[in-house]
Amino acid sequence: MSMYFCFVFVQPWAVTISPQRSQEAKKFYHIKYLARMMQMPKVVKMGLSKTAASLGRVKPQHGRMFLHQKSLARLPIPPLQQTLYRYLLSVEPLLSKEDFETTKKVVEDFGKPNGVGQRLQMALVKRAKKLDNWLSQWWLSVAYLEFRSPVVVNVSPGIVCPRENINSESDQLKFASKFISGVLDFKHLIDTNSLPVDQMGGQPLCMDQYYKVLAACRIPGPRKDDLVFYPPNKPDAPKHIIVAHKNHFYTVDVMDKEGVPLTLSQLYSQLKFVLEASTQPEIPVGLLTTAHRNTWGKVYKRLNKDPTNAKSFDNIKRAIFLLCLDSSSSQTEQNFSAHVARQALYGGGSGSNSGNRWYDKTIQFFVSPNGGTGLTYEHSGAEGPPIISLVDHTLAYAHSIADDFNAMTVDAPAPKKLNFNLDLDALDTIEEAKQEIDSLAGDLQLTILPFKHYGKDFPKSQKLSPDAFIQIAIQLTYYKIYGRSAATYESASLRKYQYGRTDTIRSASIASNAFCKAMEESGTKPSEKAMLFRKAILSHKEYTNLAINGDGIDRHLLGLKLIAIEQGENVPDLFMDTAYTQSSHFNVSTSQVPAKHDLVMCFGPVVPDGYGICYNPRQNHLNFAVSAFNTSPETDSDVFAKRLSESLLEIRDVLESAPPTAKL
Ligand code: COA
Ligand code: HC5
Repeated sequence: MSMYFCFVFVQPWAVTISPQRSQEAKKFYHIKYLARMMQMPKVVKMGLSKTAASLGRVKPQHGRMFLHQKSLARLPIPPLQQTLYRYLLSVEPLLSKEDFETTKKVVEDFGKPNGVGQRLQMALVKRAKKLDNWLSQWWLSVAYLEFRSPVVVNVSPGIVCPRENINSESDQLKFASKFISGVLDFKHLIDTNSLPVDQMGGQPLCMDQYYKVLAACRIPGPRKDDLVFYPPNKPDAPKHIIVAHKNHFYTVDVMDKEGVPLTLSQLYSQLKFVLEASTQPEIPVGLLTTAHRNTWGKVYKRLNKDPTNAKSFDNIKRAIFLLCLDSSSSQTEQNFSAHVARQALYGGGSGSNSGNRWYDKTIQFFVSPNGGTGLTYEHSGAEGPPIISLVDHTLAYAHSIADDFNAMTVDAPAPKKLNFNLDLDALDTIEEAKQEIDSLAGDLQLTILPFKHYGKDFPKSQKLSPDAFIQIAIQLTYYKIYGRSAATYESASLRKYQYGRTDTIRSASIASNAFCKAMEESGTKPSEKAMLFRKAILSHKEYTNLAINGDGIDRHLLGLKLIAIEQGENVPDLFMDTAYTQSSHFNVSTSQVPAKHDLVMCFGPVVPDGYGICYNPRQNHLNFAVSAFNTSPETDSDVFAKRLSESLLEIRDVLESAPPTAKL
């Protein structure tokens, strides 16, 4: 069970009524009219949010990072009837005719004049007037802090960096020192507001997430977690990182009192100190952070009463990030990136490095003696792209900085070991966590597909959006295996808006379904296939544009549901309907995260019978990671990856063999 699964009401509701088509057409005319009447203003003046104030940015510094921040629009609320209309379009390819007719009735009832939908919409509009972003606090709670399954695999993504040339312990420490230095360089850009503003389609994006990446931590709670950040430019601003080795945790200063980063030699000598002081494995206290959040929340609350534990927790919370100096573990050379991806996602298991982690920490880098490097990040505070900017910057820095390790200094402050007083109950929980992480490891199937035949240059040469191209190839793959389309999630950025996070692109569409059917039917001419493919791409691109412009349907529907709950009302029938359940049971959960480096990124499926697919489209190749659960007899990530590769090749053949007239 995973984060988007928690929105699903598993209480299907079906009534079969078949209204006349002409009556439906009239209804939709009415719907569109209402939609126009209810347009929300899209640009509203921004004030500094509570979040910004709590981060110590009450006096905004006008560095280039925030040049555009004030002019960012507030997240709009789409017109109700527009969302309902588009919702019906999105569920049609997933439902039987009978179920679809029922859903139309349910939707119509929800959206009728002066009905439940309109009332909730008005309440939502009222909420939006009071907040910088009507969604972001809700989203943080429901998608992350109230989500109770372990963050490992279910929430926290893994990132695999290109293999480093590490042949000795000294190489491992040298690379780690450079890496620390690179992160501090990036931190300086954040702290001085001098990062260049991220852009999408030439438009500036909200940069707020960068403040939630370093010196940030999730705090477990018995029912809901919390998220804390420690701002720079304050007298007590964190100047240390945590270094983990063989399940020991050390606090290591990486800046002097004035905040000036230590030299590579100083960092190296500190890391060496940690390595030499921790030759024997410690009790894997970090495994507690892999547990179910309620379990860990209860244990944390109790352990935190002990002053030694409280001090250690505080040190971890405040640290700029966590660096894991991993131990070697067996791996087959052919599958090196799959091996490192497992290290990134869950530390490779209790016999490997899973205890050498602290999964509540927002950023954890690891460096292995075999050259495997990467990170995992706790997702609550930020989306993938800001994390990838940090990784791209740090790798470029680490690879360009001179190997200045000659003068081995000893004048760096000695690292201090963090101690924990663990009671019997905590020790039992660690034992249980060991078993659970190993069972999760055994259940997770992970396939890395470096697709080498072409990259995003090929779709571009065909005047097609590479992202839409890949998404339709994923649709074709699913259809080939299962003979039908399934609910598919693609992350769409809402960062054009103040404090924006994501919405959903529902990639299974009427057009993608028609294309998949045509591909599977014998006798379809290449020209027909090519035309249907281009139509599917256009439809996907259209949905993408809606989603990134605040007109997506998933977050709007979520808002309507949450406002009903907040007002103490019954959850409306629309959310109990089969269509809602089925269309939010994302059998295919996908995300595009482009990077400057040749990274492989991965995450788990969000439903037990689903796939998690992350891809980094490069100019001449495409990096995919496909995950599934072994316990599901229906899914197989190896098969999916193989068929995806075939689909991508088949689509190229179709496009190349179709006459130019097949273009739209
Ligand atoms: N012909 C030629 N080139 C085209 C084209 C066409 N018809 N359509 C697009 N392209 C080009 C673009 O100009 C762009 O060029 P660039 O490589 O020089 O930048 C490139 O192809 C990529 O565009 P496209 O594939 O259409 O995708 P996108 O970059 O617009 O991304 C999303 C689409 C949905 C991924 C993006 O809008 C988004 O929301 N990203 C954030 C996702 C996210 O946050 N993920 C992590 C969640 S934690
Ligand atoms: C380093 C790549 C991380 C990608 C993480 C990601 O895409 O997370 C999605 C966040 C969102 O709100 O859409 C969730 N998802 C993993 C379930 C797609």
